[in-house]
Amino acid sequence: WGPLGHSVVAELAQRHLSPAAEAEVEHLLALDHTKSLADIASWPDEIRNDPKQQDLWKETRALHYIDFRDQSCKYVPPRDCKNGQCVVEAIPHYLIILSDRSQPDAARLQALKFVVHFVGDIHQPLHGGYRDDAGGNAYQVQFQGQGMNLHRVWDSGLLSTRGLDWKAYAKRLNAEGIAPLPPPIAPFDKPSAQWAEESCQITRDIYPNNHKIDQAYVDAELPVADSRLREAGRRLAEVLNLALQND
Ligand code: DCM
Ligand code: DCM
Ligand code: DCM
Ligand code: ZN
Ligand code: ZN
Repeated sequence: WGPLGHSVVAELAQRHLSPAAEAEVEHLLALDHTKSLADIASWPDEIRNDPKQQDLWKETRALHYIDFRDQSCKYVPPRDCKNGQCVVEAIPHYLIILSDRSQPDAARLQALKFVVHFVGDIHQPLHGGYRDDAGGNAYQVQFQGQGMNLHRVWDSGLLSTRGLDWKAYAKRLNAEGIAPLPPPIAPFDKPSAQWAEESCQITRDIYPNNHKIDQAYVDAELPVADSRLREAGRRLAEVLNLALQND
């Protein structure tokens, strides 16, 4: 997702934190002089894209997504995630640091930023693609009279058609109530594996006819994107509540 999607996911989650998790989040965010998860949700993209910082953070680039092998969308580690360098493994990795109160607060805050961001990204269907097109980055489309790629349509183009800022967008989705979750696919020892497999399965059906994103496409797919934002927000709250319980 772009900044809008990430902030929406973070805001939905923040509204559903337990008292213990809320207090710990507030404590960690105070280091950055903010109170809002939405504020820090895009930080992993900012450091990745900032010419002055990106070299330092180049190892994090692969952590934003996973490429599946084929349309079966079955996660097979380590085949599909070499050395743990993908979003499925990055989420539990940073959750462990976040939950470890012997770690310095600065490290736990950084882990919080990665968890918030990656739980969002793993729900963006094309961050779990299986086609040989870099998650839709190499699939060109026409959108609103312009050339674009399908990845950007899903990161930001679709969501921006609502013309809402992140606060209004989150409020709108929150008004629909708690997000229903898709049924379990299979027993997983990592919930993030299921979230990525769901994304992969969604990508089977989102390639437009004739490379054209028209109004019918937006009408059909924007609700899919909204569902993924709501699921991400609900699940982010759940994992934060678990990681930040009182001992
Ligand atoms: N900052 C910001 N928006 C936030 C949080 C922080 O613009 N929500 C700015 C304020 C600080 C700068 O980031 O000047 C650096 O923050 P830090 O002290 O955490 O490095
Ligand atoms: N920052 C932020 N929101 C932004 C841009 C920056 O909160 N949209 C803050 C977060 C960090 C600081 O800027 O406090 C830069 O990161 P770092 O703490 O690594 O210097
Ligand atoms: N991306 C993805 N799947 C890939 C490659 C990239 O989901 N196989 C994502 C990561 C970024 C965006 O696409 O959000 C652009 O990637 P990059 O800047 O690395 O080209
Ligand atoms: Zn993306
Ligand atoms: Zn990202």
